[in-house]
Amino acid sequence: MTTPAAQPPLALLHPPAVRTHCPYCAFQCGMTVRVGAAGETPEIRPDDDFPVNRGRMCIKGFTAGELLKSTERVLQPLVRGDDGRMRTASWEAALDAVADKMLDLRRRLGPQSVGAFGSGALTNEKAYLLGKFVRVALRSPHVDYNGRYCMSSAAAGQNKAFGIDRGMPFPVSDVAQAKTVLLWGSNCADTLPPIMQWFERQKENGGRLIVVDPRRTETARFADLHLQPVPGGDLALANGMLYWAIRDKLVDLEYVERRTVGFDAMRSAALQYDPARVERITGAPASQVREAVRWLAESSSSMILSGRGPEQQSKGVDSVLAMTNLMLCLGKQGRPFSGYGCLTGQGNGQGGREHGQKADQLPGYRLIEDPADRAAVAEAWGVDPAALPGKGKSAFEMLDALGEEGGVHGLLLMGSNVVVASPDARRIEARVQRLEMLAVCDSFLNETSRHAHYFLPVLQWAEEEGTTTNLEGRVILRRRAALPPDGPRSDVEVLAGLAARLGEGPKFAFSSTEAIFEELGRATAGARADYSGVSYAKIDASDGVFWPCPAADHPGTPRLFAERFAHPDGKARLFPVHHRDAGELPDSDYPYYFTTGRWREHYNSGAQTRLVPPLVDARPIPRLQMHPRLAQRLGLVDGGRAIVESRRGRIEFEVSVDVDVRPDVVFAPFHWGGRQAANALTNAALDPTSRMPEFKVCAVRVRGVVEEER
Ligand SMILES: Nc1nc2c(c(=O)[nH]1)N[C@H]1C(S)=C(S)[C@@H](COP(=O)(O)OP(=O)(O)OC[C@H]3O[C@@H](n4cnc5c(=O)[nH]c(N)nc54)[C@H](O)[C@@H]3O)O[C@H]1N2
Ligand SMILES: Nc1nc2c(c(=O)[nH]1)N[C@H]1C(S)=C(S)[C@@H](COP(=O)(O)OP(=O)(O)OC[C@H]3O[C@@H](n4cnc5c(=O)[nH]c(N)nc54)[C@H](O)[C@@H]3O)O[C@H]1N2
Ligand code: SF4
Ligand SMILES: [Mo]
Repeated sequence: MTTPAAQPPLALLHPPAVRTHCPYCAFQCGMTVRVGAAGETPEIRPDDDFPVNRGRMCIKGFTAGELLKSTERVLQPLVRGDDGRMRTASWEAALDAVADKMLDLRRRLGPQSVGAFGSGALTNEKAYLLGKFVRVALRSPHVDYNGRYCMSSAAAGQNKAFGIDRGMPFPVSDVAQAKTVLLWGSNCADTLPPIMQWFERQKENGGRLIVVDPRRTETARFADLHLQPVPGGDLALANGMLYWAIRDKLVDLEYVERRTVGFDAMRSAALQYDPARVERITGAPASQVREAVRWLAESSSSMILSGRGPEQQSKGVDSVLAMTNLMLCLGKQGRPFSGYGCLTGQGNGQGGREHGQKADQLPGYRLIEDPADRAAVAEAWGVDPAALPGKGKSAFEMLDALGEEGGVHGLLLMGSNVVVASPDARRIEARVQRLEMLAVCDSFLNETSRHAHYFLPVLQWAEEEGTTTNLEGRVILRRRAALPPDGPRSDVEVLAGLAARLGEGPKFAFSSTEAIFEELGRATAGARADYSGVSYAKIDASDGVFWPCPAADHPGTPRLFAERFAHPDGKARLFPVHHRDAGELPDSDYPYYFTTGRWREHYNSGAQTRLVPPLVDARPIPRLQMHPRLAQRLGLVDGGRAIVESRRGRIEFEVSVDVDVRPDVVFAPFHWGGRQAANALTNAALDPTSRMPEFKVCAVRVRGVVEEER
């Protein structure tokens, strides 16, 4: 791979604006970037012609140019010396040192002692290459990524129900035509703001919106009906809807018979969720539950779209299955403008989960324990199938075992700030400190890379090209729009450089990013997420290509399930699923629910957005959202300070008194680290199937700050 310095200069200095996509969320807004004189912030405008955001963006996209010129950018590799201090080093020295350490660990402790942690922020090419790097160059089973914290419950649920996982099985524009949409635990007015144009149109078309959220969010305010259950009540609530669907004879028996398997067992389970029980568990009135399911059933088209609310729970997969059960029983899945979908979160949250950075998967959603899948990928990679390792540990489990016997001792981290983003974050920070080697690829230092032994500064979104797959399953191309500063290299070059030092250079020597994409296409040919018919040229000639796309002359697949589901018999699966309590519930010691989520102005761990001045000005610190009744009981006032404690940690927050949250729930965003880290409080109870941590439910106590604590 050529170094950026050796790349031909782009005709950029007085350029027409380049069409590309936002570095942040899964909406992947089309934007144009125009680079001005050196030192000036690039000019970013929404792309009026890109059919997903159609001229809209949010404040994070508008200000994304600040990242490119940020003075916080690291330009030279950093290596920690024996005295514990980080010093700049040449690329050759830094890569030599990382590779030597990897080889040393492998020799002493075996190949499974070195692992990697990836990200839904990585392009398809990077995600693919990282998975290949771990399996082929490190020969380790241990690669997983932050998508495990994100939509893994929805992914597992969709795989179980439909036999395939594409977040939205239809284009987002279908929302405008849906007569009823239920947004289940998504605050997309803040987290995917330009999506609201599709709900506005839906409303103009006479459609109705239902929101399920313990808080009255921006999104809930836009809705016609807002159900406000306790955190963790979602599964019981969905079963309660199914109960009414069965009782009110709303089930589409013809569809159920023709297109699904498992109705009888599911029906018996759902009938145990009578209105009194559901109201007791969830706090949502029976009349609302019945109304919601009536709207969904009686509309000619209806959707359920889930966000992280019901998914980031220790029963996230079963909660998703309760929703797929509902849409299948109402005969909606696969019908026009209808069905269940998940609103994926990270920029490449969709593609990032398809191409082999997940502990149990190989490219194209192939399974690492399936002999035929192993053989197919081994052939594409030119290795012996027997040489491919097996399945590794899931994200939280890998991190929790860092430095332990049998665990990972040397970690390559690419695109995640795990010390802020992980549940029970202080425990994870302690684990990270046990590593013999932490090598971090990033453009900026963050709370996690402060513990690194090696920091490898990489290019940013607009400085390199690569594909992402947006929340609809549309494969799009981020085009190079800005010249990088001297110093940083692309993640792809870093992997190639390390692989060469580990003796696997030829398998990672690509002439371009496009060449990686072509190999990815071959590796996924015939797999569930088949990209073999997608090419850069095809994306360029269109507004992106929906996978599966199995041949060069195939148009791509915007909508799934019209005829059949992806299970071998073509039928969807219904599952009997039951409510169970969250890993931790309020009790006399810790009497309130604590739940977490996002604010519009910051992104995830905040590692990027806390460097963007307009965003910091808008939201300088996290605040604890609390109902006035609770505030009064605790003697707290708006703007005052509160100590919040869980069994794992304690945080001091500024209080925001607000009627928009249930009186038994307090909420805080997780965009800050250190003493402001919401994740110091959260509980790492994991879903048994997806291994998703329970970010959305734990128990806390809250009190004012006493004078001595100031
Ligand atoms: N501004 C901004 N946008 C983002 C991001 C960001 O950090 N900032 N991150 C991106 C990413 S990676 C993701 S995954 C998406 C996430 O997008 P969303 O899913 O919309 O985000 P969250 O705020 O995590 O959670 C949504 C809602 O779940 C509610 N909730 C909490 N507990 C429960 C519960 O038990 N049940 C239900 N039904 N609801 C509950 C919260 O009150 C919250 O309003 O956003 C993406 N977009
Ligand atoms: N309490 C609580 N915790 C949560 C959640 C929650 O709702 N509540 N949500 C979870 C979810 S859904 C998610 S997705 C995670 C996200 O949280 P994290 O996994 O920490 O992800 P980010 O904060 O987006 O970014 C991580 C880093 O990646 C870097 N980066 C961006 N692009 C690239 C790239 O191309 N290459 C490299 N090498 N680095 C790059 C950025 O500069 C940044 O430092 O947090 C999870 N944690
Ligand atoms: S953060 Fe998401 S919604 Fe905002 S501009 Fe970027 S892609 Fe669009
Ligand atoms: Mo996410």
